[in-house]
Amino acid sequence: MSGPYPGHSDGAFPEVFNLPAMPPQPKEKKPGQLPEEAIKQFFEDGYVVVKNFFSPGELEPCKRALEKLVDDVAQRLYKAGKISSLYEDCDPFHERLQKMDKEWPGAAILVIKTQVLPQALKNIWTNERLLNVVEQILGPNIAGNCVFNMRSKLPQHEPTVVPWHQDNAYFDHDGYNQLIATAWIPFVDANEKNGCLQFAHRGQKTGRMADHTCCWQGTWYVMLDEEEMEKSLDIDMEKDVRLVEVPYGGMVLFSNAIPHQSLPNVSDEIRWSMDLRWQSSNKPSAFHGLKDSVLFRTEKDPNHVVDWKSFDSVNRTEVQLKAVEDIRDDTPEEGFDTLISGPWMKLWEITNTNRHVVF
Ligand SMILES: O=C(O)CCC(=O)C(=O)O
Repeated sequence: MSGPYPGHSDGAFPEVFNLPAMPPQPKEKKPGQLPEEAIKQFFEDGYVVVKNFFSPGELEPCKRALEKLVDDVAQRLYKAGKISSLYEDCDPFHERLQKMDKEWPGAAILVIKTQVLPQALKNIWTNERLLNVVEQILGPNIAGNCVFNMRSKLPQHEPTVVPWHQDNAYFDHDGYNQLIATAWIPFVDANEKNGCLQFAHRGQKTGRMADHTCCWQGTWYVMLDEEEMEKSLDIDMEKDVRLVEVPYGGMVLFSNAIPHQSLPNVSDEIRWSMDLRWQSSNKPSAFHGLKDSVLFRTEKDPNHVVDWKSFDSVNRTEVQLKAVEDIRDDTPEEGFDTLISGPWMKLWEITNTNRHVVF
């Protein structure tokens, strides 16, 4: 693969990347740790579904925190006269944001752009049992990568349908040779109807980074053509595409090299989820120098306390936008800016422009 765009393997980078192999597995399991078979599956297939991992006591506070985020946005929009109702009579989790977004398209994007994670979600990210699982994948020195999302996939809502991609397409080249593991955690039963994920089974096996293009429809997402998946990643689109439904309480763990997409939500309720990422703490955060990762576990100090203050002091969506401040041709309204842009767009050929593509 070679090409004029910096995201391509252009000679300065190897064509095939070496993702770390499965680390030695513990003889005695820590709480929450998975059978070796499941970890093997993660490394061989590129993803693994884990059912019944979280208790309602762990997930319900996250749902309340997401409702609070929706309420904050509702109050803001209402005070500014952008919506005519606070929609307080709607179901606060499944429905309210839909009504708000219908009246003021972009309300859901304002929620997605929230980058300070509520404490309940931070508690999941640093959950002892979950970090024990992450240790099976990455080893004992673990950092939280700065790319995380709280996603409200609304019914029939273009901005939250994510096309085929390898997560590495959003990272800089420092991401390609390391493992950045994601836990995708739904707050409802995620299924075909409400827009769960699909994976290209073993699509990471060539170790290649495929050529992505930008941007998908009216969004800020990069995209990976099915033809390119077949040609560069040796994927058979007829046989290798897997629908990955995840019941509430479960998660799917996947790597930064596996191609995946999410389906449209054709149900009538919001498909809420979050995606959280971890990497080895001695590797760069790979996010274009815009934000560091946050140390969660280190062998050197078993009593390490997470420094959320420093991590939260850099808002990723804000620094992404700062980087394009001078080149965008609109004047954002403070508190209501629904533009999402970022340095990943510069790495790939722009084959479709829309208001988010300001490069
Ligand atoms: O949640 C979704 O709809 C897409 C998630 C995704 O593509 C990701 O986490 O990389």
